[in-house]
Formats: sequence, structure tokens, C-alpha cells
Amino acid sequence: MIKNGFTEWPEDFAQAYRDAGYWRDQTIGEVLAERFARFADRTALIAEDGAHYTYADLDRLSTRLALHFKNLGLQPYDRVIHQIPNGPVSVLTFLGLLKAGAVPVMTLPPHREAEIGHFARLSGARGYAIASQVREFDFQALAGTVQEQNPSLEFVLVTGGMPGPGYQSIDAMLLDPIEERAGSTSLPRPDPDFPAVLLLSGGTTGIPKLIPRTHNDYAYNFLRCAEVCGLDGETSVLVAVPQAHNFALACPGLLGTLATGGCELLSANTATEQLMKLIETHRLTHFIAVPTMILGLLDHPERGKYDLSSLRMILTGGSKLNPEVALRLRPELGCDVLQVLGMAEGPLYWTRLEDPDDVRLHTQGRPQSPGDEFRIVDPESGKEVAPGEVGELWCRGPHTIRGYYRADEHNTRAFSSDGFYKSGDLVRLHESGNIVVEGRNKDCINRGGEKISAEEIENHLIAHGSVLNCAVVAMPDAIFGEKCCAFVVPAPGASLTLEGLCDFLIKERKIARFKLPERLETLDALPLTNVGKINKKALREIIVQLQQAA
Ligand code: J2J
Repeated sequence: MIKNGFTEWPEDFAQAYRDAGYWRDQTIGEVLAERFARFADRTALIAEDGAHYTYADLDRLSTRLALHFKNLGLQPYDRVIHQIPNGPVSVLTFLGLLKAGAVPVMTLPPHREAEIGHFARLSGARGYAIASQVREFDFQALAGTVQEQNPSLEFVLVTGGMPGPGYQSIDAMLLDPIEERAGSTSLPRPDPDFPAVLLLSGGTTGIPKLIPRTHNDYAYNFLRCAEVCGLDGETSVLVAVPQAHNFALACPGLLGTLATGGCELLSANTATEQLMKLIETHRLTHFIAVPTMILGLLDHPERGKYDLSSLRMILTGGSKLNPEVALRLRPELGCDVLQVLGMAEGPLYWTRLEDPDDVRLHTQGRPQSPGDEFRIVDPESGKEVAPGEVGELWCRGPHTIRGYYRADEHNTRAFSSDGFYKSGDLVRLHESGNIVVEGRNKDCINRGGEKISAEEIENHLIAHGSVLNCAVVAMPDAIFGEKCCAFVVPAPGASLTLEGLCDFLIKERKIARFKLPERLETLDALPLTNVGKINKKALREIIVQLQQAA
């Protein structure tokens, strides 16, 4: 059933997930409250500057923020865009919003007017939480623009600078003990079957989608994930992936770490040398990393200078880990690796600690929950392929969504009639029962784990007066795995440069920088398939040939 733009699980599935104990009808706040009390004196969070926050600190400060948010007029289920870079304030704001019963919309620091404006419209957000300025970019000015276009956006919450007129300071709220004077310190309890958070989809369509994760589904997601990854009170996790990512937030990320009494260091800085310093200084045991970060660590010329002996485990996903890189981890870093094929839509496939080495290095795992179901199908017919053959992965389970937020039309294509999420990943079943990712059946570029929708960028490029036609494809890259390459047919007489196009995308189209094409090729015409579609396979081959010829 669709309610408030959100597709519920059918009643019989919901009942089965409750009966099996996956859904416990607790809010995420309630799950955490029990941990905040149980682990009160332990360190929960370490800041890059070395400041420590105990579980009791996180509890007290996030409740304080929640009470301030409520006092401002924020209501249960109000959506609030969260765009604060990794660090204690991003964690406290996220937890404060959950405690206030609001629904954070988790966006990335590089997102700009095009993305934030879209998410504000789509979610009907009432609030926007930002850092005043990040790398010279003025987020308060962006908030002003987004507010002008979205009158429902009433509250702008700012950290790290003097808030403009009408905006609220998160830093001032953190220093103001409202809990000591407020008449009522009660906070609302949201319905565990309602969305707790809206995540962003990996992006395969022209317009990015929002992913509603309920308290029931997301709590089970992070509790089970922490269990599969073997986290416990001794675990200290380094996370340098942006907190808005499902991986960093709950797989096992922040929430899985807090659920098991461990501590997290959430770094905004992703430079390898800084990460090595943090591992050495804080004797961190686990590293949540995309494969690009692992490569950065292994190949860093200064690695020998740092004591990384505390590192026991790397949890990696987002893009495929090259088995040759995986093989180097034990001899060179003395640590193990678990791979995850993860999706913000919910499915999580993990290799297991007990899997033989060969399986751990060469597969991307099996479903994390016994309640998960999957099919490997021929995408055209929807029929299952023979075991061992490559097909598209379709997933259904207690933490896999049944529909994107307010996207009824798209949902009919993205989900099968019986509720399986069509992942667009091409996989094959390995003899171990795990799956191996072989490619994809969706039009996106995976740049070091960050997904870029080709169609979204093409729609922006075609708005340029000198672009007659265009296609964006992935080109191989030694570090990021893939980068964006734009093939463009210029308008008659026009000449185009990569710099000029990027300038246009940033200044006129106002998109996030990580989505920019990193190579431009001009053609007289785009190659077509025999049914008249743009032949992207041919374009990918062209770019590989050009790279090889160089
Ligand atoms: C190949 N492709 C992979 C892998 C994801 C944990 C980790 C990652 C994500 C994530 C996540 C891959 N090998 N090991 O949400 O909780 C590609 C697939 C997949 C898409 C999803 C998590 N791990 N991928 O990356 O929603 O194509 O989630 O469908 O950003 O990333 O992207 P996203």
C-alpha cells in the first residue's frame, strides 16, 4: 500500500518479518537509548582533532538538539535536508533529528543547487542543516536560493559560522542546556513502520530518487550488519566515506558501531596520509572503505612511516574490489577484508569471516539476513537464468524497500510485480553460494563508489547551446575504477572544450563537482544500435581504444 508517498510492505510480509524477530517495533531512537545507557562511559565518537565523546555525551547533546528542534516548531515526520560534512556535529544533528521524530534527507557535501533544490522539492523539506562554508563554498547563500524556490523550507540550521538573519545556529544550541529549563522534555515517538530517514539512490535515472528506510527495516539492517561483521565493544572504526552514505550510516557504519558498544572516528578528510595518522594515533581496528581508499593506502609511498598494526579488518564495498588488491592486504597490512555488495535500497551481500580465502577474495558475498530472497534473472523476460550464468540481481527482504519515495511511475519499472527490487547489477552465482558481480545493466558511472547517472548529466549537457547531441559513459580509471567521459556532437560551427563544458555545468547548471565529465570526445554523430538507440557499448569501446593508443 502507498501511504504518504511511501510503499509499505504487504501485510503478510510485515507479519512474517515480525514473527521471525527481524522487526521489533522499536524506533531507532529506542534501540540507541538502550545502548546510550548501557555503554554510557565508553567512548562512542572520536573527532579528527582528537576530542572524545562518550555514549552519555552523544545522548545528552543529541537530546539537547532534539529539544531545540522541537522548540523551533519542527514536527514529527518533517523532512530535514542534512548536508553537514563528517564530524561530531554531523552525527549529533543526525541523532537529534531522529530523536525529534524528524526525517533526515541525507545529502552529500558536494551537492549544489541542482541536487539540493530537487531534494527539497521532492521531499517537501521543512528544514535544511548545513555547515556555513565548506572549501570556500557558501552554503548559507545556497540555502537562501533553495528557500526562495521552496517556501515550505522554513528552518535553516547552521554550524561553523555566524548564521544569517532568520537562520539558527546548531553550535549555539549545543551550548544551551534547554533540557534544564524546558517545561517538557518529552519527545515524540515516531511510528516504527514509518520512514526514519531518506537516503539518495545511486542514480540511474535523469532525476535522482529518494529511498525511504523505516525504523523497523533500518534498525534490523544495522543490528544484523554489525553481527555479520563481528563488531563488538573492542571495535574502533575509521569512516572516511561521507556520513550520508548508507555504508557509513548503517552498514555497519555509525549506527552498527553504536549498537555494539564500539567507537567511531568519522573523518571529513580522505587524504591517505591523514587516514594513516588517525589509525596510528587512535589505534583503530576497522576501516570502512571504498576500494579506491584501500588502493591509496597500499600504494602510499609513506606507508612504512606509520604504525598500522592495530588495523584488523577492512570492510569494503561500493565498487568491486580487485582480487589482486585483496590478496595484498594480509601480507602487507596484516589485516583481513570483508566485501559487501551494498545498495542504499537495502540489499546487503557480505562475504563472511568463516568463508575460505578464495571465496572471500573472489566473491561479493551472500545476503546478510536469512529473510532475504534473491533471483538472478534474464532482465528481458524476468525468468531465472541457469545456476552459474550471468543475470540481473533482484532482491526482496526485511530491509529492502518496496518503492522509492513519491515515485509511483518509476516504481512500476524498478520493482517486479511481486516486490523484488531490480538492482541493475549483473551477477553470477558462485559454487560457494555467494554471488560475483560481473557488470551492470544500468546506465551509471561508478566513480570510486560514488554513482553518477549518465542520463542526469546528459540532460544537463544538452542544455548547452553548442551541444547538438551527447552521451555520457564510464571510462576505465586505475584509481577510481571509472570516470565520466562525455561524447558530444557539437552544433554546426561550434567548438567545445572540456573546461568550457565543466564551467557551464558548475556555473549554469549548478551540479556537484564529482559528477563532471573528465574527458570530452567530439564526434560527427553518435553510433546507434540497430533499434536506433545510442550505442553506449560502442562508445565505451572507443574510449578504451583511445586510452590504449595514448
Ligand atoms: C561491485 N559493485 C558494487 C561491490 C556496491 C555498503 C556498501 C556500498 C553501498 C553502495 C552501500 C559493490 N562490488 N562490492 O549502500 O550499504 C555497486 C552496485 C550497487 C550500487 C549501489 C552499502 N557494492 N556496488 O554502494 O546505493 O552497482 O550503495 O547496485 O551507493 O553500487 O550503490 P549505493
